[in-house]
Amino acid sequence: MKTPTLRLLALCLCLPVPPAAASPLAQLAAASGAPAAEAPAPSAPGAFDYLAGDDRYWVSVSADDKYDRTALLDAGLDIVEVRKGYVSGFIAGDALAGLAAKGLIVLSREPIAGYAARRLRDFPAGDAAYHNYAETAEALRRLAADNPRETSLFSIGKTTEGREIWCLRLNPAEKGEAPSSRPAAFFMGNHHAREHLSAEVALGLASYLLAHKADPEVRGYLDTLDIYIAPMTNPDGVEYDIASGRYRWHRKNTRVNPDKTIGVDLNRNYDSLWCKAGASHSPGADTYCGPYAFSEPESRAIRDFVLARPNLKTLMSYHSYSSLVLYPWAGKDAPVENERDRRVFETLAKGMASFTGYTPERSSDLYVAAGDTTDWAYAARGVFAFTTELEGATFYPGAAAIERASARNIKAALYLLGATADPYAAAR
Ligand code: 0X9
Ligand code: ZN
Repeated sequence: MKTPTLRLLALCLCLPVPPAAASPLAQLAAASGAPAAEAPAPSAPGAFDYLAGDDRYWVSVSADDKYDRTALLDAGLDIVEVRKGYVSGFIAGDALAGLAAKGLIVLSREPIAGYAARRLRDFPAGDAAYHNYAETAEALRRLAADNPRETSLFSIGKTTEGREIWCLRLNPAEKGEAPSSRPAAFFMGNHHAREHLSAEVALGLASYLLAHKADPEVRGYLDTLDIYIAPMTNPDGVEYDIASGRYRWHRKNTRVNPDKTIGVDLNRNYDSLWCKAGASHSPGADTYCGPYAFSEPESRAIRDFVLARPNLKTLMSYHSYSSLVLYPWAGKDAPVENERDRRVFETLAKGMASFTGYTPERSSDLYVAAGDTTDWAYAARGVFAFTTELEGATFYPGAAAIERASARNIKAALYLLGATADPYAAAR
């Protein structure tokens, strides 16, 4: 693997510097094209004190390519935005101190409280359209109660804190956990707590399918497929993110680690090249892979669900944000070896992207990160598993984002359902 070089630093220092008033960090950022910190939005004094004990920083760090990006993940950076020549994301204070020692160039840094003051547009009170855990469970219960012929609702397991991970099944012929020989599709949201839009899209898909159950296309899927939708796979993390009434930018679940930091990154905890790349062994890191593969009840529940259903053909894990449709491999810098499978992945990703306007891409071309849902589901069971990074420029895009993102992603989901009976048709 290529290691990051100091080439960019030389480049930055050769470029014209902005006016003398700018701080050295802002100068470096401007020279590289990276954003200098914006002026804080007016907010009540102390409004973000609740983040004062959170030692994470929002940073922009030079990164030319996916190798640099993977090295940064390894160093504990939780990459949120990828731009030309640099990335931005969250990093714990101690890991930040280590970046310079590794020759990595930090273009800008800002304590998370300052970042929140600048970026937060909507407090949870203004985001009432989003569903918390109880509301999600209630919405699923209502869908099941209103559509008893087509649905059943069950839990695929309990979380770290004992919440149920609810899953709605759409299949008029088989109910509950009864096995099926029908081709199955599995849609999930909210592996990452702060990615609330991902649960809304999955829930929106469930509502849409049932509201349109008489439409010939949807009816055809209901009568031939076995469809599962688990909108909130990390409910503990979701509740923790919103518990104070103000967002915490929490990504992980809520396991209390031995060093008292909170959470394991569920999308680094699957047993597929576990923690080999793009993940951190440091419990405080946002990309902490956990003490061992499948150490977490949430990822184990999904593992057991998938392993118990050999009829599963397709899987979609919704995340946010970046407007991408991603497919394996994520954990190694290589295309899927089987040519026919690779063609299926590429064709289906392209097909879905044509409905969303997102970019189809091999996950490891974004950055190499091992232990995610899709690599494991494909490696373990040959499931054509995708990650959709929903649109937007923030984890908290406000209520208006829900309808927009759902509308286009429901179209893509219908396309995926259309391919579920025979995914290999996409390779012919
Ligand atoms: O890093 C992740 O887990 C996903 N991105 S997110 O911003 N939602 O956290 C991307 C998973 C896809 N895997 C790779 N790009 N390797
Ligand atoms: Zn995510």
